[in-house]
Amino acid sequence: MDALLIVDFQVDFCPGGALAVADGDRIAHPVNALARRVGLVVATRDWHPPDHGSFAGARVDAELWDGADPPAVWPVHCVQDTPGAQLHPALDAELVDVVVDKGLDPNSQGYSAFQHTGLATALRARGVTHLYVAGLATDYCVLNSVLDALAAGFAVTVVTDAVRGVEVSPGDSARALRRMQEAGARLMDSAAIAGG
Ligand code: VGL
Ligand code: ZN
Repeated sequence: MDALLIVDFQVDFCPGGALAVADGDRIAHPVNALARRVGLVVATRDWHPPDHGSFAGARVDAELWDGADPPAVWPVHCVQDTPGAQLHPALDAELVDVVVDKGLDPNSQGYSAFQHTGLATALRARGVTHLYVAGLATDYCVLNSVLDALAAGFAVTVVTDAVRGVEVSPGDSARALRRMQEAGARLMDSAAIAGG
């Protein structure tokens, strides 16, 4: 079965938000359209405690910090239960079957939707074998989620017009797409998916 994984399509990652991704809100149309076509729709939320170690000014104990995920520093974003952490209003909430919160551990970036969430098991239990992946940001949470999905044995199609990147360095999104493709993901735009 096909599922759509919508990564972190949240207020704080869209224009006007705390960690805005350029044109992040413009993924709404292809995301909603694809959500109407698949058997299961999962939306993740970056869902940080107020003292998350990635936040500028946070005090991080280097001994406790998750070494697999270097401590990049971000503005305070997606704090649990705040308006910025809500799913973006342009996402049709009625189409979302399951919401998965991630990034709860203050000592890990928690970029991947599969990190300490039980998502792989939940998807397998529902018979999902193939994931369309959309969302924000191409170069962080989408990248890490796709690599983990492939490692967990799912076939993955990245929906190229339904992702946008932070681009801390110009070209990061293009490099991330290439890495996902090299790891075994298929890249397709939503028109090609709808047409095929
Ligand atoms: C993300 C930076 C920090 C993302 C989350 O959703 O890609 N990026 N936290
Ligand atoms: Zn975050």
